[in-house]
Amino acid sequence: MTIQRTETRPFDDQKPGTSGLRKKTAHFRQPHYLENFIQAVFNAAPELRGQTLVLGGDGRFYNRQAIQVILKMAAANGIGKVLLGRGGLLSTPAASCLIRKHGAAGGIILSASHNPGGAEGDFGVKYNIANGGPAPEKVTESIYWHARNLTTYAISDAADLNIDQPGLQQLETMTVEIVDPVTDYAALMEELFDFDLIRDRIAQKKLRFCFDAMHAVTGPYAVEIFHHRLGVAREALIHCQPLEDFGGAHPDPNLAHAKHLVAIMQGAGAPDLGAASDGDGDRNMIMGAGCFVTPSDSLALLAANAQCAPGYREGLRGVARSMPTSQAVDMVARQAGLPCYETPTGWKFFGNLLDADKITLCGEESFGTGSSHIREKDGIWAVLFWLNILASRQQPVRELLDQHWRRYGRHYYSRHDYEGIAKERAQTLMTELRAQLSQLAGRRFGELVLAGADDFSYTDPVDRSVSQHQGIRLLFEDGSRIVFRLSGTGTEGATLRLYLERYQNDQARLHDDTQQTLAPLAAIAEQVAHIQHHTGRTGPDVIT
Ligand code: G16
Repeated sequence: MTIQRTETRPFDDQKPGTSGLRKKTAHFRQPHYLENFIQAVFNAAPELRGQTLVLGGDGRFYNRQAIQVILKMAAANGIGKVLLGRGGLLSTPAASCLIRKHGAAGGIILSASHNPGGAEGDFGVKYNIANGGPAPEKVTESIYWHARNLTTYAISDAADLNIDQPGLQQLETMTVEIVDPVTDYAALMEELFDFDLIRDRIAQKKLRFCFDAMHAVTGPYAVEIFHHRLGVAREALIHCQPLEDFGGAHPDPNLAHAKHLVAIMQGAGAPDLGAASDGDGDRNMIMGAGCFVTPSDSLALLAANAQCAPGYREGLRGVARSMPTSQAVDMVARQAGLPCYETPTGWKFFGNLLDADKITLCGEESFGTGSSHIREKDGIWAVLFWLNILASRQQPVRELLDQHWRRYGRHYYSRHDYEGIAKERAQTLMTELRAQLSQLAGRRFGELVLAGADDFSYTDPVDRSVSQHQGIRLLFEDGSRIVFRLSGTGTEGATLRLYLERYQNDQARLHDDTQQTLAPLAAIAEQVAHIQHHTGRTGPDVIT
């Protein structure tokens, strides 16, 4: 075994986005592309030398080959030990859990999240720091700098390791420990939730549950936790076999893609709770019999009912949501006298707030919810939280939602995505919108009056770092909002996200149709931003 220094040339497109580097799989497989990015990570993270690195991925196509490359590069870059999920599998939250539990200096997670997999699909690499969370901007900027200035990378010429065999192996001077991907994570879940109570309610058939793993990484987690530890029937856990191409589907837990689950939850005899998670297990979708809980409402309900779960019984320090997420959780925080923070999109922005103990719960409209237990959003955790609340409150999801809206009012909310539009056209739309911002305040659109408009800028309350241009906000006098953002996770062209929100606390108007309620806001968005003109589309590609 020897360590090779391979000459390379920088790629100019290795700037990490909202969540790591995501590209088409074929792009990642071109010679030196993966190696360059991994070397840039090692160069930007000298703290990994001699220390432990956690490694795993969501099992998508190219996961296993990439794991072998990274192991050989880690050995050549002086990493002390790699903790690897068996078979190269680790959900994103389980990776965060392992980093924290074993005092690792960082972690590399291979995933393009909810994006499709396969040779024609997407691949991605994320770097997490010692707190278990996504690398903050100063680290991703440094990775990008190193990627642009790279001339060589280091790699061992050792043979491939058997990554399916638990236990210790040696690679150059580095130790590789192959661990069960589920064990430590499941133990953490047992500390947070009342497994006895949930198990009893399930055994009595008073809590019926269905989970769709979407052929992604959470299958083994769901089988161990929901079936073996909580007694949920195995048949109620669907698509639990992780597949390299997710069965040809989009592992995105929303109404558009989790069709199988939606049909079950809207059919006759639907279970009390239905849930799904995404490619790497950090997202979740929650449904009750015949009803859908928006991620923003889910966060608000978890905050309002946190005392049901043993891990949160002592109370919450505060809550946070990303800017485009609806303000439902703000109402809960206001009534409970809790601090509430508004961050840019990207889980990395919650890291400092969690580390400084300023918040306990946080979440995003993009189907992500999490807490201080780790530093990633966590799909299975969110589902367990809901199971714990239902087991303890003993009411249907629909009734819980209804009571919540009666008490706090309802934030009608929807996101309209325009996908795969030409980057220049998307940029022009945003630039033209930005140019109008100063003239928009006070403008009237029917009964809606604009109170203000801005380009969201965030100053981190802990380290005072500033992140600008995080989305254009139109803020109305009645609390309604329209937000325009370009996605930072797509791999083809640009995706325009249009977020619409309208608050209603008239008790007679709590069950209106969401899209109809938001139609006047969508019309204003078109009037101000000329979406059809710029995108060439007559309507959004995906509505969530
Ligand atoms: C990632 C980030 C989230 C973000 C989401 C959507 O999630 O971790 O914080 O909300 O992307 O980002 P964008 O609107 O820029 O596409 P995931 O689950 O894809 O890793």
